[in-house]
Amino acid sequence: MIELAPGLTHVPNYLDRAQQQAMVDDVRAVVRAAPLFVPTMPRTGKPFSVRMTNCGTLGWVSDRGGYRYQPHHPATGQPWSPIPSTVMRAWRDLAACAVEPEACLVNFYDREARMGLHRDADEQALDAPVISLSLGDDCLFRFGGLERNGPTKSIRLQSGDAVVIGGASRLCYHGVDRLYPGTSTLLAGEGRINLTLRRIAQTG
Ligand code: MD3
Ligand code: FE
Repeated sequence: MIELAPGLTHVPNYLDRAQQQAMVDDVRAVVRAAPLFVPTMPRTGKPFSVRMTNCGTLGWVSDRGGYRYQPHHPATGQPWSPIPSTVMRAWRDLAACAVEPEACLVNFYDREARMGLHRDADEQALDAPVISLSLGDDCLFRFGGLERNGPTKSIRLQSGDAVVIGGASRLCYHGVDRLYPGTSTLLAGEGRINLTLRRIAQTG
């Protein structure tokens, strides 16, 4: 475990190869039930380069109307499928949180995809951590502090790595600058899957 900043922990190789494979199989079933969609930016309608879907009782979506969590897929109108047990296990193991996550956002990066510097602030439960799991190709992940224009550091995330984002780092700026296509043989082709587990509703 590497403490990148207070509350921000990198767990390299958290999942072994067999666990990663099992999780990919579960993610494929999630994507069959809830196809990847292209979110668009609030106001401008500019498409994201990352494609997304969700599982859990709530899923994160973005369109011209804004960012929000909702109980159904934006295109099919179907409820999201449950978070697979392989993924829930990571929350129970890493989150140190008595309550369960409502949302698991599934991000799919192709070789061109990026995620600009942003904060995850659409959740009410800011006392709960966000758990991130990486599958497939390596990426260059960047994180900073609580201010957009502050200094940042970069680390390479690899398949099987977990990141726990909590405490003083819960509202840190972060993003994905680039993929390293072809660095993993986990997926059938190039690309990276990132799962983020989130608690949305405040309890107590
Ligand atoms: C650091 N995803 O979905 S996960 C996102 O790899 C998102 O797909 C990235 O940012 C990805 O919102 C990064 C790791 C992560 C997630 C949330 C954080 C790092 C974080 C919140 C605060 C600081
Ligand atoms: Fe984020």
